[in-house]
Amino acid sequence: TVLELRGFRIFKGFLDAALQAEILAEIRNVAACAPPFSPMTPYGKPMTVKMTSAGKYGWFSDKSGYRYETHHPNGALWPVIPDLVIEIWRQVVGFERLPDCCLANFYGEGARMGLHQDRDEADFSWPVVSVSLGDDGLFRIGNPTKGGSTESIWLQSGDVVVMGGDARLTYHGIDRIRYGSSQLLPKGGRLNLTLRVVD
Ligand code: MD3
Ligand code: FE
Repeated sequence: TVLELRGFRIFKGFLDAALQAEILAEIRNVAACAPPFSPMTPYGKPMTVKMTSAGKYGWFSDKSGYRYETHHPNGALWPVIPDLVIEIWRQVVGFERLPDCCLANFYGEGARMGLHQDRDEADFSWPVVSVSLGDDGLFRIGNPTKGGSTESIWLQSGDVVVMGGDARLTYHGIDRIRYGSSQLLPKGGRLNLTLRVVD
């Protein structure tokens, strides 16, 4: 089933349990080559979410600000984006262009992500695709400008969200997770993948 919320297309239960497990295994390989880290925010506090990336570009933040980098902080190139993840993009966006960044966000108990816009990419006409795995996450959706009303929806393991068109610059965040709500990750927590066209 596809839900529509403020221009976001939410494909509930897009990935079955077997595919979720296969994608998780692919992301474990990514994390083995590119260990997850907690980026430092420009205001000097580390993020509660741990991150790593795959593809030509990876997302990075430090006191100088948010940006994309071609290398992991350990000096290595980011690993390639796993095939099954690319396949999701093909199914919900198409073949015209493929993403050049897969950002993997790991939410442990108590981790959250404040309301923000994603605007470090060159061309906002390409959507961002999000894949949720593991514990439920409370996703909050605001407006294209700061402030105003918000709506929230629980994202569950296997859900896929497409943020395109007018929704591309909408403020959004993750308020909290339901730690232990899913058995997919052996230690619990939530894993979210976002697929982006960066340049
Ligand atoms: C709407 N991640 O990585 S995914 C992010 O669940 C991010 O980890 C959240 O926000 C997470 O930037 C939410 C949904 C999402 C991702 C990117 C977007 C929504 C978006 C970009 C533009 C608009
Ligand atoms: Fe975001």
